[in-house]
Amino acid sequence: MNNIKQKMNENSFAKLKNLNNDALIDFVTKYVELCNPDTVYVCDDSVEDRTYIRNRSIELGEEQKLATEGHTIHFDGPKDQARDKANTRYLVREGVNLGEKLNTKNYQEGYDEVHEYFKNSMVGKQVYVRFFCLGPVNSEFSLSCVQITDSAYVAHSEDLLYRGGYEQFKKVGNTKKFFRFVHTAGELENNVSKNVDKRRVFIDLENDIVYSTNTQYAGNTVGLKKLAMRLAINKCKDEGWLTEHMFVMGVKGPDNRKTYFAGAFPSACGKTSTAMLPGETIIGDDIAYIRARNGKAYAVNVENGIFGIIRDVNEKDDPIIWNVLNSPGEVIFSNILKDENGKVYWLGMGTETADKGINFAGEWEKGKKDANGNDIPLAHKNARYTVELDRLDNSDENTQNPEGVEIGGFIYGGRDSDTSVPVAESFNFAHGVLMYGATLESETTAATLGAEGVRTFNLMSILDFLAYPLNNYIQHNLNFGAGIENPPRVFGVNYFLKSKDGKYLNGMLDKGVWVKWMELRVNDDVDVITTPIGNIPLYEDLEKIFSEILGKTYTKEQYVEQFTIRVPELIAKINRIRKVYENETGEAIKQLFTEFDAQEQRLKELQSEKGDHVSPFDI
Ligand code: SPV
Ligand code: MN
Repeated sequence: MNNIKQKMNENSFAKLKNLNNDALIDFVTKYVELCNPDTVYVCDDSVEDRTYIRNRSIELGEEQKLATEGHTIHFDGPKDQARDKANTRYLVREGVNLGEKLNTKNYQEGYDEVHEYFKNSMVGKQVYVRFFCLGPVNSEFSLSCVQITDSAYVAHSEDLLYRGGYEQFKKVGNTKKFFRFVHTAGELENNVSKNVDKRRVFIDLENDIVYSTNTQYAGNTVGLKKLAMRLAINKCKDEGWLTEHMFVMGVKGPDNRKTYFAGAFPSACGKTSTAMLPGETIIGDDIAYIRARNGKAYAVNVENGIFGIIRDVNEKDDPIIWNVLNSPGEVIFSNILKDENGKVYWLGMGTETADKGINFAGEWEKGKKDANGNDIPLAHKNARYTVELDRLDNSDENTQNPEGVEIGGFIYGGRDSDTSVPVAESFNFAHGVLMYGATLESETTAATLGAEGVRTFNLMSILDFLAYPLNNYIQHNLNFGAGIENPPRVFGVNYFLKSKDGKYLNGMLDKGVWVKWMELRVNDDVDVITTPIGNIPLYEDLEKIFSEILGKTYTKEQYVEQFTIRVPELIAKINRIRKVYENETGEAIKQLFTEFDAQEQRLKELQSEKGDHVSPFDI
């Protein structure tokens, strides 16, 4: 410890020492020695340290102040705009097989590679040592984490997104049980990671450490977010609880009733906007821990803030977040356009935008082209905002409840233009997990690098983060449901159904109708039509909800177009997913194939009686 003492002031040194944690000191010492920053700043949970970090980020130019008080903007540069799936890998020992769907790398090779990148990576910089708690503090859900980063922007984002964990570290004392994250943005050019070809996110499950190098994009760097999620997925499998890529929200029912839902959607498929629906309450928009208690499922939000996609956020469809983004108070915008007056603009904001300014690609003006001759948009499609949850008018009263909230329903949703109905309920927990969760597909979006619009398998929307073979993960979910008396009801939703001429069949706020219907179903207040794929709403119930909450007339024609059972498309989907799992083994996979066969059989029977596309009125 003495070696690193000289790089800190007395206060920082005392903060570290007072935690009395040998494993922590070893970890910090190792990476300070290797990365070799000029100075080390250790933060506790105080307002002073929060302010210090925010000011550092602005001083260094990692963030720039905007016209509105409390607002700043950060840029990641043109080549560092999304999670890097190809370079995110689990480090595994020889002989360990996580299955073909997970990205792995030989432990020693990966370890050596990132440690080479870490060596002297922080010369000339200050490094920040931070403590956080995943889940509410003082709870059976709480997990302690330490983050070492040389990016003040990353450290600042974490203040908005997570609960302070310094006091918790103090309480738990000399333990080795905590998650560790070490990050360097690497060499910077205009405050952007220069060597993105050396961007690596390597996960060491043996030691609960994630290494991240040569990147700034939060999905690759903010340890507590997707990096910790991978460690938690691995941890919970042996402890009987769930880590899911799910929002948690409250939906209001009749007579002041509130029913909580947890919903999994791949990136950019309406997850955040569902969680923020006007009139309902939000607990979290991205990651949930779920535990069984008293025969029921209870969930907490792992996070304390939102790193949300800003594209298409507009006053009409997203009034709650719009209000936060347009009022004084702490907001970090990333990768949108800033004009000379410190005003910001993004794609789909629904108001006039500036013709020039600075954006993720540097100086920008309308018509500017990239190296391939393509127009550079005014903001990146995966541009984001970072805010604390309690800035939202509708944050739920139980957000910090250490017990979590009782979950009435799980929701699985993807981006699907031609196959699935807007909402359906499974026949039982296992049917839902298998046929809505384990078969989830989505058309790709800008949230990950690569082509957009390609139909991609993404079970439970968690594939990118899965830390062990998928058959075991499915089994773990099935076991969880089977182990509790009242498991959540399971629903499948699809907001992206299109007509033949390519127009969306539903408006952005229609999801508000589907959640109300699900709330009524969880409480057995409405009836259903039983179809081969699950139970779907009655027209009368939807007509009533559309009128009550949106003031809209929902016609029978709309209902028929949206809830038609499309037999050939549904069978084609089963066949696609059969291929995905054909090389997987185990009990859960057997059960999955049994469900495929049964569902196909039901669909074929319907087809032989009623044809390819069957109106819900004919079932
Ligand atoms: C997602 O892509 O699922 C996100 C944003 O929630 S990221 O932090 O990049 O994972
Ligand atoms: Mn996510």
